[in-house]
Amino acid sequence: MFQKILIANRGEIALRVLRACKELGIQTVVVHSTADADAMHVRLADESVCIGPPPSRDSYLNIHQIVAACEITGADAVHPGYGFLSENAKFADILAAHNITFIGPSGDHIRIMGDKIEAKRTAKRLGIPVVPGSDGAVTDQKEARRIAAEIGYPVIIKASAGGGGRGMKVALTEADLEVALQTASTEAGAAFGDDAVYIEKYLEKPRHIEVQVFGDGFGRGVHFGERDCSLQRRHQKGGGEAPSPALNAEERARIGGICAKAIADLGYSGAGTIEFLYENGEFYFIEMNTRLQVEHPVTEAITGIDLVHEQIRVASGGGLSVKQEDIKFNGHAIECRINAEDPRTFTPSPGTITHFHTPGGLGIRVDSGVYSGYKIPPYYDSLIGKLIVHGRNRVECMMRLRRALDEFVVDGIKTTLPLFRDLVGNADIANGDYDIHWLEKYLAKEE
Ligand code: MV4
Repeated sequence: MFQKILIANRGEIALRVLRACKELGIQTVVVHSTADADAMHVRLADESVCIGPPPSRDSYLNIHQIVAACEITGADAVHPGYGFLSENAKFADILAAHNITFIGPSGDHIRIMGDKIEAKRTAKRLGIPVVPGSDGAVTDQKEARRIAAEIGYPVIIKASAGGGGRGMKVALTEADLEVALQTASTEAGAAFGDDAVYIEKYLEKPRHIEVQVFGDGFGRGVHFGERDCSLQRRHQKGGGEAPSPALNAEERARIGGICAKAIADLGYSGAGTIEFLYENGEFYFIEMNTRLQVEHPVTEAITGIDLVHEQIRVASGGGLSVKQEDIKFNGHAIECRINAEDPRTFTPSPGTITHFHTPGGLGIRVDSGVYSGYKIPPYYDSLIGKLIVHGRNRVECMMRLRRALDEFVVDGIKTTLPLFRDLVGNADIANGDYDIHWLEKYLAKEE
């Protein structure tokens, strides 16, 4: 097991990882920018190293500074959290070259999944159902027309270097195809330095369902069920829930089994999330994330398993603490992302939190790095905390969520709490009847 882990992140996820390290008796080092000297993760860690000025590229993304912090403190592993360097293959490779363990998959697996064309090709080869479309990059207009005619309109053009919604263009008919292909490719070249694009059938009303997987480092793979993260705006998740209201136990076991086998065959190590669009009872792979995700606590709530413990165990060579048959799903969990943002316009609302009071009681978890008197710096993303609620079933979970949202107090700044208070009273949300476009339509109506 590791002696000392360096946490290369900030905010609630840095605290989340710190807690897991403490429970496992592992010493902790955090790195921070000058803007984060007062942050909770700095206060709670055993050691801290200031690695640079506020902009992320000079601090939380500065690989050399982080490696130096490892060398100075004698850390033997790095947990990257999510965002920042968590899916940076070069970072994983550099740490390996310094004999520091990256708590995550190999640089090569990160690289494959970062290239969306390669990711899709790999998924298909491993037996994961994918969206019908081009087999690889498309450059030629004639070829694009042939493929689009074959799969049928509408189609979507995606950048191979994109992901998370960046660099996509929909063509409703053949008349739109030429411009869509041209602009998608030009924009991808400018944004990512890689103009490769591919074509898929455009699914009009899917849900976003993602399967939590783990490779144990010994060639075995397991799944921890799915999360439904269909509630989103402009590719920013509002949160998520598990299990998905759209799936039954049979569908869960089928897609979970496919994913677990794929992870085993790939020889993948650590936590991963296989993302699907789900429409008319079918799953279609879109991307795989090679990191821990913001919504991982809903999976922890329904399985009772600490996924960060598992990440650390696997990275240290100790394997998973559970086999597939030990992973049981209990009840229902919902997570709401609490952002320092205007709940209508979503413009960031940094500033001082004058009062912070979190809800409590059975089935309530709040993961947050802020406190009363904390000043939110303007340099980073607006997530200030997550409310995770668990109940024996979805109805109980929703009742408890409504109550918890009423107890939550964040004064001094604007937050997304009022939005969630509205949503828990909505009939579609109560019925679990929503797709990836639902929230944007709801917000448009409310204006
Ligand atoms: C799609 C799609 C419809 N059809 N692919 C957006 C993020 C990126 N991960 C993939 N995305 C989409 N891919 C096909 N073939 C619709 C989306 C999409 C979306 C997906 C998941 C969650 C929210 C979304 C919002 C808009 C569009």
